[in-house]
Amino acid sequence: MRIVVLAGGIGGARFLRGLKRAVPDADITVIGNTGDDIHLFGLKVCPDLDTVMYTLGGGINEEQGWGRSDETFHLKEELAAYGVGPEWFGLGDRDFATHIVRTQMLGAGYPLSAVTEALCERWKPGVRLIPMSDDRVETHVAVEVDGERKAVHFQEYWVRLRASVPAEAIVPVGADQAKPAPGVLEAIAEADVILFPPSNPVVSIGTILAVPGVREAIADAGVPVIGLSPIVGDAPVRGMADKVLAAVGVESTAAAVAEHYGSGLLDGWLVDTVDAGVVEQVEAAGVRCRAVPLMMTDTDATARMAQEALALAEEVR
Ligand code: GDP
Ligand code: FO1
Ligand code: CA
Repeated sequence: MRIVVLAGGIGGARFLRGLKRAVPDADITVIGNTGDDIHLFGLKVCPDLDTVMYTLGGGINEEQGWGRSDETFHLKEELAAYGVGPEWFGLGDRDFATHIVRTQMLGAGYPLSAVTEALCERWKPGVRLIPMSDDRVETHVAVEVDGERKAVHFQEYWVRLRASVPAEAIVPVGADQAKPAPGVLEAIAEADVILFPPSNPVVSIGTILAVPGVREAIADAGVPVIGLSPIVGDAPVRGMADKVLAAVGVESTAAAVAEHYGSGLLDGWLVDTVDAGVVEQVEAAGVRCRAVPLMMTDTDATARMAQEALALAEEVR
């Protein structure tokens, strides 16, 4: 079975770990979000690609969900001693090596998709991980700070400001000119099923869908498209997705996120059992819906979520 998954960072990566356990023989292609990418200290950092790569490759900091296990921060401290920041972004020593190799390869002329493939030769994530695009796309957030309206990089909004200032707009800068990376449209066209894991609907999956051609390819693939809600009991399970949903005028409910994706794109939607009350509403909007446990407490629980998603795919096929 060929499965395509559109993934952000932690939510996407943890779901993929469950999916791999549920269907060990499946051929899984992950289309990764690169809108969170940021240039720091002259290096290209791709947080969501790295989160998927480290999580599936056994190198993730499990408690944190991002960054390397067994990490130290000597380089960051030395840079800070020179007054060189930003201090609000925690790049560790082990993680730095990934960004150095990536930046060196990009400088030598390799596209990000080839660089990601090379990095994955070390981590062996057991999936094919492709960035959504080789072109630079950077999510910016229009915020108002002290009465002044300005645009900040997504990481500054998320990590430094902790989404504590109202976001007026979320803009995937460069997306309109970006081309899907080699293999993205082909994987979608050849997929047997397409999954939206419980990733951020706006700044993870929304950004991937903003790359021209991706949304259309998914709609045209003619195979089940099944999503899992990152919103449980009217709140994100983790993080501040409610803030970016509000910025695009979407309520933080499992039903509103399904409606945001739309019945033109989504065939099936899994909500958590605590949200069983919205199943009828989602189905009335033309999306097949089931309520099942959606907490990724461990890999077995996550594997059961993946099984439910694949079962729903068979139901709508
Ligand atoms: P990020 O790039 O690290 O923010 O990760 P993603 O975009 O892939 O996923 C973030 C989303 O994962 C958040 O909105 C969370 O609500 C969601 N999430 C995290 N853990 C769980 C879980 O156990 N169950 C569900 N349903 N969603 C989760
Ligand atoms: N998230 C944080 O909340 N604080 C950090 O200092 C931080 C550093 C960081 C470094 C490398 C990396 O791959 C990810 C990192 N993240 C950090 C996570 C990440 O930037 C965000 O959680 C997601 O992109 C949000 O969608
Ligand atoms: Ca992210």
